[in-house]
Amino acid sequence: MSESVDNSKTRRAKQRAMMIAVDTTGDASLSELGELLRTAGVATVGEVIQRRSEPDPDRYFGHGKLDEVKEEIKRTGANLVACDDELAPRQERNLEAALEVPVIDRTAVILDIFADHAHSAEGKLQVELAQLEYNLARMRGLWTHLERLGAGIGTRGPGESQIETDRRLARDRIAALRRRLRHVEQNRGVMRSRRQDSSLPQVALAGYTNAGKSTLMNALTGADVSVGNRLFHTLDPTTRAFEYESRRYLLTDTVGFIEKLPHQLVEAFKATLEETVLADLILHVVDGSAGEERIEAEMAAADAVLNEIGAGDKPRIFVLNKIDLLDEEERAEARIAHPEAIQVSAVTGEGLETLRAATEKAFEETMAAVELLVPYSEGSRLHELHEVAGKVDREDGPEGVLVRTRLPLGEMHRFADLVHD
Ligand SMILES: Nc1nc2c(ncn2[C@@H]2O[C@H](COP(=O)(O)OP(=O)(O)OP(=O)(O)O)[C@@H](O)[C@H]2O)c(=O)[nH]1
Ligand SMILES: [Mg+2]
Repeated sequence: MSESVDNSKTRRAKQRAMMIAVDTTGDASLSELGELLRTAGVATVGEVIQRRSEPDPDRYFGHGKLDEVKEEIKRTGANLVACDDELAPRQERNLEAALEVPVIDRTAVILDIFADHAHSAEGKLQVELAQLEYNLARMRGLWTHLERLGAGIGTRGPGESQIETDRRLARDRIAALRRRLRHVEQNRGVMRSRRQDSSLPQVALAGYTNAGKSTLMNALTGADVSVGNRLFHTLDPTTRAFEYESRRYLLTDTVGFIEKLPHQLVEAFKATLEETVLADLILHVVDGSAGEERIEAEMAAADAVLNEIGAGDKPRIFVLNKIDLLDEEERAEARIAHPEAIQVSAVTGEGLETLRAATEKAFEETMAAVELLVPYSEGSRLHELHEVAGKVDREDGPEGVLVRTRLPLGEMHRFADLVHD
């Protein structure tokens, strides 16, 4: 990565970061942090990795390694150091004193991206809450969006003397934000229960950021959710319906996951992440063109978040997206490595029919065949049946309409009085 120093665009970038990481496993990679920085508008000019059993509790790196980082900063003209782990406030202070440039950690970078990408009122409240909690823990001043002030991420807020007042203000603000978020959540709860009343099957897209969830959402439902080649493009949930074999399904697209998603964000985005928890079925989307190593890492990252939010046991369909970027041989290899995966391309539409059929099949398993007799005097029940069952076979008889269909087991009780034997 240090070759990029000669790139004139990198030289011109306002912020040029030296990335640092402690490697405890022997296979650390800074590619994800690099992507995060790119999304935050920061160029990367090099990296220093130290192999040790754990980070130094005071300075993250050992003394000798810090000298090396200093050299690298001088050589490359870096004006910022970005650490791949969340730093304890003490580590951050000591690193800054030793290196004489601002030091930011992975969490600060992710928070900055979220702040930039939040559009809805709820998203903005959630991000502000996460930022305040992060800053309160490290005794910083109140958050200001530093990039927008032209100072860039990693620059300090108000001076230390302000901090006590700021901390009190921050706590008040956190309490106010929590109240407002609860209010927004209640509204969302109303919409959600309305959706649940409609008893349409609920499907949620989940997976690593940039896997193509929103593109897939658009391809399946004809929605026009914004798509972008950057991390955490989508923050707000969107729900749309799609139809297959005359049954309607509700599909929800929401915030993507990443390795070590900061807990402040998981906490603040609880309401958003709930959309995934409440679904009947999860479409776990992975970028199939990323290479086997990345695929495994991204699957593990998604698993970790799904477990953390309590959706670990949900039925799932594993979707390998972007297969238009693979040749025949690579597709065959992917089939061997992930036999359960459905290979699709949200861009070309390939495999989408198989995905719809697999979705139907997943719901079929939770349904049973019934024969109902709907008296002519209860015509409105037919409409209700259509809503719940989708496809129905009907035959007019002397006493009413004889209906053969499949019903979700959970909805059976609503039609118990009509069962024909
Ligand atoms: N070649 C190819 N590119 C795709 C495909 N699906 C998505 N992409 C591209 O991948 C990038 C990310 O797509 P998004 O749909 O925004 O990804 P996402 O999972 O919603 O990402 P976040 O909202 O950031 O979590 C965009 O540049 C898309 O054009 C696909 O099937 N094939
Ligand atoms: Mg998206």
